[in-house]
Amino acid sequence: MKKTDSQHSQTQIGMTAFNVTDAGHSVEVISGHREESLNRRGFLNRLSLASLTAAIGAEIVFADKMPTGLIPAAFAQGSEPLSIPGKDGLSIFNNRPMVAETPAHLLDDEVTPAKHLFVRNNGLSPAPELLDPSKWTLEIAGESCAEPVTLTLKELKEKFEHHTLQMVLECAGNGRSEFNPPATGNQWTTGGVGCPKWTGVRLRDVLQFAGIKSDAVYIGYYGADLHLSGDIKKSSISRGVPIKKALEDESLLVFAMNSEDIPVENGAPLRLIFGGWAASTSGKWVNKIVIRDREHDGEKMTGHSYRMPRYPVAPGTKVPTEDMVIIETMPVKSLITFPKSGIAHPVGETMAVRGHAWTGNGDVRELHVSLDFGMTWQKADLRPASNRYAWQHWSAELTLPKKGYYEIWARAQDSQGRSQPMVLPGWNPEGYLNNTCHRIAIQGV
Ligand SMILES: Nc1nc2c(c(=O)[nH]1)N[C@H]1C(S)=C(S)[C@@H](COP(=O)(O)O)O[C@H]1N2
Ligand SMILES: [Mo]
Repeated sequence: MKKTDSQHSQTQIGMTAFNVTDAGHSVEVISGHREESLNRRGFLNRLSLASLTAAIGAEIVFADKMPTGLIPAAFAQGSEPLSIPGKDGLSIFNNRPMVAETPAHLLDDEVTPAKHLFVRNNGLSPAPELLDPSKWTLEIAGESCAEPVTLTLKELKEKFEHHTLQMVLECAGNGRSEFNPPATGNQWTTGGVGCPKWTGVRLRDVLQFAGIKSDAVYIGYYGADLHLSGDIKKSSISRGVPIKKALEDESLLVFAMNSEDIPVENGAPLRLIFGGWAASTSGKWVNKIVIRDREHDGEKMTGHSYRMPRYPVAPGTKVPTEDMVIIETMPVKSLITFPKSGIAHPVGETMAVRGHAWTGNGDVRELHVSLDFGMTWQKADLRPASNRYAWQHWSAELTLPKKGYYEIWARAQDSQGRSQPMVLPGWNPEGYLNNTCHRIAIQGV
């Protein structure tokens, strides 16, 4: 690279291009304008300023004085300017609130490691000093709670039996980026899902300890995260489940993930996990649970949030709020986690292909793969789940007949007879529940 003047040559040291994903579009923040703008000492254009501001999480006060191409010192330490402590290889949509998904090939482990579990925050995660497990308490209250009680985390661990279960956590918006017309919100591709092993106590045991009145119909959670506005009286999200789901064997209040502390961004030191249901019900940093005598009406339980139209609608339809119903279980779905999309493979040589399949209701019965855009399908080996609500591993062997471009498609069918669609499932205003077949690209060489 040629030096243009001595002052700016300094800013080139360690200069690396990086992408901030903004509403699904990858924005080249630095590299694109480098040469040109250094020559004419250009200023930040509005797009890169917005992305930089989002990435830093604060207004850049003297933005109008900032040379294009200058990497903010806040990012100077590494080549990965946007990162989440403890996470590795995730694509970051946003950092206020923090939202990041996992590329499919990084979900290859049978049990998702902490570093590869996605993050979906609606507000600002609590400061780590507020997450001291020795000071954590959980309050159980609400109209339908017979004897409201506050338990310390220690009491919770001592009083109730521990259970460890591997369970899928999937954001209802996973796959949203494919809908057209597009829905607003995080433009998830396929990575808003993971399946770690969770350890905790049954929510049922805790609710029964506090007494469930006969008129109880729902539970709601509150977490310690802050609303984006910083207003401490507001919740960023406060959702819940019907009492029947809350009392299921697998509905857990967990304090460990993969036998370690839960990562801060995933809800340490205490969170809920409701197997098979939209992950928005699985409250993080939980410090209060209410037993309600009506459907819980906390933040993001009402309006269009986490709801689908009661009936199929044409793309782009404005659906009245009273026709939107709460999402409960997640649909049947699968991922191809090996090989990585885009690789080249020698013609005529066996190619190992594998991934996971899951469903919110029952289990996955069959998994088929196709190499010819769905014309013919080959049955994969499919293993049973380690427990209800865990994903199931599948594997197959394919051979590329000749040189050229291929796609591998995977399609799961569950015990209810439901299959993944090969085209997009029903369009809906908020872009939820896209369970279309996963496709990856392969080059035969
Ligand atoms: N307190 C709290 N709980 C929360 C959220 C949140 O923002 N705050 N996000 C919900 C949503 S929408 C999802 S998809 C999951 C994400 O869990 P993860 O960040 O551990 O992957 O947490 C849910 N629980
Ligand atoms: Mo979500």
